[in-house]
Amino acid sequence: MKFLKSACVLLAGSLLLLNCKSEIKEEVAIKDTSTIYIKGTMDAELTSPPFVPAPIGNRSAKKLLVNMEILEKEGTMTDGVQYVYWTFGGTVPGSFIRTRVGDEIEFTLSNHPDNKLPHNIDLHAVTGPGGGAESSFVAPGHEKTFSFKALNPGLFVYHCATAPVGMHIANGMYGLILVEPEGGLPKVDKEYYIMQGDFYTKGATDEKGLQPFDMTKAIKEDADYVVFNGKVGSLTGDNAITANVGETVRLFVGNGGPNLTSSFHVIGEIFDNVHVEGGDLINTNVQTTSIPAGGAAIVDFKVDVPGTFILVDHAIFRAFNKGALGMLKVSGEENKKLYSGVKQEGIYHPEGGTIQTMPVDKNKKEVAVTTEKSLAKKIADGKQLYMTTCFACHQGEGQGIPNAFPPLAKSDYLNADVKRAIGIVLHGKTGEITVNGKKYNSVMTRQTLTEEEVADVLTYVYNSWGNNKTNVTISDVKEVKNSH
Ligand code: HEC
Ligand SMILES: [Cu+2]
Repeated sequence: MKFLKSACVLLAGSLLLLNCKSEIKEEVAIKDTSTIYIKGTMDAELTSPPFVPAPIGNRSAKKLLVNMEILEKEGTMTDGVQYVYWTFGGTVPGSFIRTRVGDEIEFTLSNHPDNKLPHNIDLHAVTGPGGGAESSFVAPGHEKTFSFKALNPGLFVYHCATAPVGMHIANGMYGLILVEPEGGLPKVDKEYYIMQGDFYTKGATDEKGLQPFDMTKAIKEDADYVVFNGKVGSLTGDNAITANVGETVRLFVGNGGPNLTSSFHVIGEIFDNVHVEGGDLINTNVQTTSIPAGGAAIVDFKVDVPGTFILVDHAIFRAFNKGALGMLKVSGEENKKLYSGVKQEGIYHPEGGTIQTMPVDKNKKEVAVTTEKSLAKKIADGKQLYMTTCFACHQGEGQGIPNAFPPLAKSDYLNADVKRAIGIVLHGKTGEITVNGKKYNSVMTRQTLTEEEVADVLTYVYNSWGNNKTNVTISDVKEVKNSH
């Protein structure tokens, strides 16, 4: 603004003066929230992800007592991989704190006596040295209390700031604190708490066993896991967040980092509103929002059609190969006007309409394609197809993704019934199934493949990764197709 003012002086007398004046008028006044009067005391409700405490509504500012316990504990990163997490309140991310502007928060941080290390907390919602870090530094078996007044509304990250800070954050020491404006945020039907984080293990991604933290990889920013809510699969399958058609959904999304920026996206939805960087600025009609490490965003949208909507970091290898994948399951009536599903399927002729298609002689075509290729050729063609079509979900070695995509490697479900497997590739699959003792309840999209391609890809799958070596023929595929 200073520059603008001096420019105005220079240009005084010219027409531009009017412009300058009106711009200066629009300067946003700094609100003094430090004098908001406090009435009474209450205990804060703290929640574990993906849940959030009740909205503040129109309650007056209060003294809010927050008691948070630090726990160092072993947990599961993904199937067969254990990790020692350092947590605020026993979960990654830590307990959600919900307060309002003007509240005086009396924060007690206790460090469980079984813990090995001292910790502290830096809340980005604090106006004060270190965001509270200096006043909250606490050794195992001790507790510390400090207080602060919430001066700015918004969604803020909190994290441990004990050296080496990066290591404490990388082990899961972060969470969100929401400071609601006077009168609260607009009402919505569903609210959830999601936080992304990147993890670094001594072993490679998915290497089994108890995996210690790897400082070298962390410094190189070479993450083994990029996940929502502390582990692979925290928001998939039975852990998916839910809503009903017609409801409004608000997601409080944070990024603990320590290193990576999140390109947060929900496949098949558009954010109606995004509180950019968790502040007051609202952007509308957003596809993907950028959430920096140590930052947050509030996104909301109405769900209009049923289905499974996939939450991802759209830096997409992180979603399909490192775990940054969640699910929002929306149930209710379909609305064909808003989303039709497949309306029609046909043959695409890149040559255009001028080249006439030969009338199809059904018998002739059948003879042509029922000529089976050699098994080796089928497996080779099938592999190519697998790597472009199935791989994204079922993964390179057919290992799948826990709680999201079932394995095809040594799959008892696959090996038990060839016709059923053909049917799945032809028509897609929804509903609960059990593969190798684990339940999946998700959606496999319908694949548009020719009969030959279905035969090839399944022959490849059956002849890989310890499966039963079935040779799926085109006539098998035809049989299943015609039985529908
Ligand atoms: C968009 C992700 C996705 C793609 C692409 C995909 N699948 Fe699936 N697949 C799934 C999901 C999800 C299920 C489980 C469906 C359920 O829960 O009902 C599944 C189930 C299966 C099953 C039965 C369960 C099992 O593990 O044995 C087979 C067989 C299968 N898919 C094969 C394939 C083949 C072959 C391809 C490629 C032509 C493919 N899928 C492409 C997501 C996908
Ligand atoms: Cu710490």
